[in-house]
Amino acid sequence: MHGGTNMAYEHIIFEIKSSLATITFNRPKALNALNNALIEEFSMALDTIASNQDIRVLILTGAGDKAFVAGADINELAAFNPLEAKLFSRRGHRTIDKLQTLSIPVIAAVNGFALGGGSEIALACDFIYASEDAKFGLPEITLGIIPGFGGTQRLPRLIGKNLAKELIFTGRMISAEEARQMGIVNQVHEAESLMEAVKKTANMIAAKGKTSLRAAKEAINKGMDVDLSTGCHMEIDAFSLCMASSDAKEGTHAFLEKRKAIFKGSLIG
Ligand code: CO8
Repeated sequence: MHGGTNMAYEHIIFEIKSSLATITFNRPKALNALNNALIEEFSMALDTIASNQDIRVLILTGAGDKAFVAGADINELAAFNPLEAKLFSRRGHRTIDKLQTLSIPVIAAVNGFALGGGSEIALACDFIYASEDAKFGLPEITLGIIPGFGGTQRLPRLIGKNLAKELIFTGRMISAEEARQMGIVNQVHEAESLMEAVKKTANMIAAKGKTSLRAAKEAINKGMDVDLSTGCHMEIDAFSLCMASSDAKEGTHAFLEKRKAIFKGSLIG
């Protein structure tokens, strides 16, 4: 554990252990609902992670055994005028953009309800593992509003337009298994072994080169927003840049020398 990571936080728990960082949304009495203060702290923690060269993978999860995040805090939401709603939604988008564009891989460990803004945070992660009892949904329509943290954009890009419309128009919750079948969730685990499975994958990733992970993540994310030919050109550029990194030297030399590669984890040199 690096010193100081938990000092300023009330609504999240922010831990760094060896090269893995974990942010736990921590308002279990309100099923970890996102209020302004929590979003502010989440955003600060993401800034710290972005400027820390030692962290290789970020894991997001929820405190308690009931929820990942049950959405935006409806107590705050109910009192918003349109301008306040715009500022709240914009702050949420900025924070979720920050999450999606982190150079390191991010895994969501969804250990219960991931509703509304909670689903939207998970959708901005690189992939999701869920516990058997996890539930996903965008129930905003039931509140007379629509998803405001990217759900109308990221969900159709992930599972297709018509399935996304059905979920957004009905607001219905789906099980972890249904979410896996739709391609929202990569793996489903028993609640007790979820974190172990997430950490196993996180550690496999953490042993890889930071430059090449960053290049792969950027090529995939940016490539998804453009046509195939432009995406392939982006890959060519990213691939050639990788060859200038110490990761590429280490990885290829280790293979030829019949030893395991040890990547320094530096983006530079
Ligand atoms: N906000 C505030 N409090 C919440 C929330 C929430 N989203 N979810 C749960 N809680 C609270 C409950 O009020 C309850 O508090 P208390 O014990 O004081 O009564 C406590 O958490 C436990 O919840 P329940 O007793 O309801 O637990 P159940 O197991 O009976 O039900 C559910 C669990 C099904 C998850 C239920 O709590 C629920 O439906 N929650 C609301 C889910 C929801 O609608 N989320 C979407 C919110 S809107 C949103 O996320 C939009 C994001 C973009 C916003 C941008 C716009 C500006």
